[in-house]
Amino acid sequence: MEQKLKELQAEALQKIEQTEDLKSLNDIRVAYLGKKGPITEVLRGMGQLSAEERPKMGALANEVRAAISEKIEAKQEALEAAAVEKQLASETIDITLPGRPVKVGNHHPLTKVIEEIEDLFIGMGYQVAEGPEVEKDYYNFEALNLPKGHPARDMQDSFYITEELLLRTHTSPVQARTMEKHEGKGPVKIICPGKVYRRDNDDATHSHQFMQIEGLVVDENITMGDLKGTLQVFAKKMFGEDREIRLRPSFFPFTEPSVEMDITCKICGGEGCSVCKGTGWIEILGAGMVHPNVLEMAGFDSKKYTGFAFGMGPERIAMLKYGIDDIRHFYTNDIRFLKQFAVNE
Ligand code: FA5
Repeated sequence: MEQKLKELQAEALQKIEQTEDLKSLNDIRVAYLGKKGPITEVLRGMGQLSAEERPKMGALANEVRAAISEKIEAKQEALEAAAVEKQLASETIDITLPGRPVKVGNHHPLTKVIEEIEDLFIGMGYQVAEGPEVEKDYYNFEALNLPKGHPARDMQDSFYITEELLLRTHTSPVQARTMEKHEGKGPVKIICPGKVYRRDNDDATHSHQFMQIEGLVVDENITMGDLKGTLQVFAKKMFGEDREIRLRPSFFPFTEPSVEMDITCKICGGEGCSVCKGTGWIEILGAGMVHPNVLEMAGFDSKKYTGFAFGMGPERIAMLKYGIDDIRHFYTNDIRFLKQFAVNE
């Protein structure tokens, strides 16, 4: 029995020595030290031994178990340490490798132009106001002197959601909403940038969704001269000191009188070319003196207060400023187009 136990010990120690992974090590533990293992099996024959030999064999069996168990623990520690070493080695970072360049975006040309226009007007004391894109028919049309059935509603073909709700066709409803909030007390001096929607067919200068920036000033003694001066400052700051402006009579139901503003063509300097269709001028916005009906509907006394308003399309302004030939470039997200505006950022 003594011989058998010693053989088992030698055999187990050799297997432990040779094992290369934790799983097989555990199998060895179960095989040699478990209840169904060979050591337990040998000890079953203890009954046949003499009374003096029995404790000796018991002590020997315990020694064998302890030796195997100790060796297993030592091997387990060694295997675990080796696994950690291996993992660390595989995760080594070579700090001498050059880093991967991080791609940095740039502002969209339209965002640049809108922010430039905002800054310009904020510098003149205007505040920025906003309104909903899903708008009530009342604010989009009625409060702007365009009652239901008015023929001028056709100038802005609309996307209706219900009878009374539509996607706003211009930013002018923000005028009406802001004036209402002022409860008949001036001054009001705002610009309102935002998205607008029309059932226009998309082409080089038209989009069904585009941006507008509205301007509104209401106070006592506001005149057409204030409007012209403001637009002149805007045009020169935006396009250069050498650009001239002109106001042409036009029609908007919410302004009286109404005008459209042109600036001299940058390409030909006013001589006439294909871009300005031979006129020397390019139209950039609509404007006028706020119609007394619009003032009254928003709660202002039109005998005491007057005002001017204007509305422009920043896409068209960006097209003129940067020489962009098609409005669709702003919305197709071609990275090659957008990257050109990263200069000086
Ligand atoms: C208006 O929308 C008026 N609300 C502007 C206004 C405000 C007049 C305040 C008087 C007082 P109009 O429909 O002309 O006007 O549009 C204004 C600008 O929006 C145009 O000059 C143009 O630059 C731009 N615009 C109009 N339709 C489109 C379109 N389909 N795609 C891109 N830009 C457009």
